[in-house]
This record gives sequence, structure tokens and C-alpha cells, in this order.
Amino acid sequence: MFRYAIVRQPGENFADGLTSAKFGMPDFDLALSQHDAYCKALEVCGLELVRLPPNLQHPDSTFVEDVAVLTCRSAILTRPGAASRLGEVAGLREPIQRYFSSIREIEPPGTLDGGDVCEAGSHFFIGISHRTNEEGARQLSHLLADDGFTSSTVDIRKLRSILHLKSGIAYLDNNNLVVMEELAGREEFAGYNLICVAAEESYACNCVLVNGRVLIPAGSPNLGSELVRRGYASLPLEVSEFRMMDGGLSCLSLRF
Ligand code: CIR
Repeated sequence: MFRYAIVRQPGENFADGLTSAKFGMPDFDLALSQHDAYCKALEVCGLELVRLPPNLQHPDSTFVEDVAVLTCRSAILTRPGAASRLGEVAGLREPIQRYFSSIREIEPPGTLDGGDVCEAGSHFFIGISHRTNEEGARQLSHLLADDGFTSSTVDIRKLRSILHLKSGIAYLDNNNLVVMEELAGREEFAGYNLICVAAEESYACNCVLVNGRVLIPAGSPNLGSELVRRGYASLPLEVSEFRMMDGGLSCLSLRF
């Protein structure tokens, strides 16, 4: 069970962040109201929110998940792979220090985005992407091993359709893994119960199980009914404005 989530409201220059998506410019007011609804949904799931103010120096800083890896045992500050996001790390240190007695960090030349880190029970999948390099993955793997966790890497560099590993997979519980079609055949995921998401809904692979409810992007009826069929309560949320900036549900919070 999670108790807390760190969130950061988008700043008014949110649309200046990085994006490869071709869905147009986000509407700031709509982004604010979607963010607000997201925060309320986390509260409905029983989480106490640690709300950080907008950080106008860093338009992508609402995507807090990329800047830290928080587990039940420790906190690790990442070293984001996009130069424009490196400065986001400093702003997460103090809020994380309030809850974790020690913080470790990914060091240069390693790069790592939290969006590439998928916790699956006591195992972690680490995506090697255009943001997370092999050195960053190696460092994280060692830090996790110190805490008794296992990990393995998944190379997604050839997959053009996703930015991070968690754009294409989400671990729920009981060995259930939501996975996009293009990743469903990977041997790394053999042994899991795969909930395969067809291409037209693949954005919904970035869903999050929070204390018994699965937050999914609105407009994903097939995944929604498949989750219900498997006994999950799904909670659809509008995140269209974040999708325009290559973001999804998981990246808007750090849950612990
Ligand atoms: C970026 O390109 O870094 C941001 N515009 C989006 C980051 C989304 N983060 C995530 O999926 N974990």
C-alpha cells in the first residue's frame, strides 16, 4: 500500500517542455484542471499528497516520476537523460529527505529517467532508452541489489513509439503485467500474466495501480473492461494535455 504521493503542479510554461507527440499544443488551464482531478483521484485512493509548487525553470518538472526512484526501502535520485531536465533533481531532494533517512544518487556518466523503471514486486525492469543509458541502469541495479531487489534490463531503443519503458508496460500485482503489443513477445516478460493492449489503446499501458484501483487514461474502454474482468477497479482520468507533452499517468506522481 502507498501512503504518500509527491506531485508538482504544471507551470504556465508547461508547453515549452520536450515533446515528440504530434497532438498539438496543450491548453494550460485544461492541464491544470486535469492535474487537479489526478490529485483528487490519488486522494480518493487514500494517499496524502506532498504538493510542490510549479517550477518555471523546468517546464517538464510536473513529470516528477522521472527524477527519483522511491521504493519501500530507499530513495534514489536519478540523473535525467535530457539535459534540460537535469536541474529538476535539486528540487526533489528536500521533499524526499523529509520521508527517507538516506538518499542515494545516479552519478555521471550514468543517465536514468524514472519512467524507465518498472517495479514488479521485488524485481525491477529497467528500460534502456534514449534517456536511460547502460551505465545508469548498471548503477541503479547495484543500488537496488544493496536493498535486496533483483533487476533486469529491457532495451527499448528501437521502439520509436515509446519514450520510456513504462510508456509500454505497467506492473499491477499478482504477476499481472499490462503490456503493449510490440513488447508482448519479449522473453523478459515470459512468466508473467500478460494483459496485452492493442495498438489503438497503447497509450493506456501507462496505467498505475494505487491501493486497489487502477488509474487508466480516459478513452481506453478495452483495457478498462479487461481490468474489470480480472477483478480490478479501474478509475479513468483525462490526461490529454499531458499526453501532448509525451507524459502519462504514472509520470505525474511519485508514490511511496
Ligand atoms: C519529457 O520528454 O521528458 C517530458 N516531456 C515527458 C516525460 C514523461 N515522463 C514519463 O513518461 N515518465
